Amino acid sequence: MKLTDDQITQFEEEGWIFLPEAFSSEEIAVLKAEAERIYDEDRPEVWRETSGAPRTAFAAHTYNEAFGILGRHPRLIEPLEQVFGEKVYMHQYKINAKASFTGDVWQWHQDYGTWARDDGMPEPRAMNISVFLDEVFTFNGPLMLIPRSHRHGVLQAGHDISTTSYPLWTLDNDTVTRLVDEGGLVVPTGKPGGVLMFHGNLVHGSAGNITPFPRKIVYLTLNAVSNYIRTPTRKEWIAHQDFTPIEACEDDALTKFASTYKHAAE
Ligand SMILES: O=C(O)CCC(=O)C(=O)O
Repeated sequence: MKLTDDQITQFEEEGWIFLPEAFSSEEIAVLKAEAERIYDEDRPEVWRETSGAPRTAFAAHTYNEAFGILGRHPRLIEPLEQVFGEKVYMHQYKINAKASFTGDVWQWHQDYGTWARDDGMPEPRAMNISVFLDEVFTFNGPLMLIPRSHRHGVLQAGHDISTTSYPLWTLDNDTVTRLVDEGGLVVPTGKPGGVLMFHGNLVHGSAGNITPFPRKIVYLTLNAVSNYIRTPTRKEWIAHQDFTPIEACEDDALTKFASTYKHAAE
């Protein structure tokens, strides 16, 4: 899938783009079912909120066939190859749960702030491209983005290791206030199957989910191969050290997998 010139311009100027209905309901159904199965597993890659509810499942592309296909999917790989002008590899892979009633906050941060400080990534030539598995409403803990904040480069941040179960380099309130005064806030919402990509320096966060509506989103963090991480400090399944360029699968690979999955369940 290639981005149009208008989409590239919006990405460069605003720091994000949303592509509604990029995946079909059949493709999403199998991913949703597999995500629930993974959250029920007792494995180190599944991190939980302090309540015990799942927060995220790391590296599912390495141990789950459906998420393995998604990790090579041309609708996600090609737009980033296009933006970076080279092949990409998987730096990180997460299925964030934001469970109904218990999903916790993600503090205001820039992704590249963490990749630079914790992983030794040289340049912001990596970014998250995400797939909505549930409908994302304005009220079930959607991502909030500060448009154009990516133009400020890497901002000063503090290492928050106590607010949630996930350590993050977070921004202070004055910085967020200043950036919101300049750029405002956007909240991309939409049906399952929507795809959101955003610049590694775009400031974003999300509030807790106290609604009955779960909000699962899969994030592929794809890094330009020449920008491989130099000084990793985190576990391999959090910040991968396999820098092999991803070869995209066929566009219908997930649909084919979904149909065998459906038959196996019958
Ligand atoms: O899933 C969310 O609400 C936020 C995730 C996020 O900000 C991140 O992975 O960097």
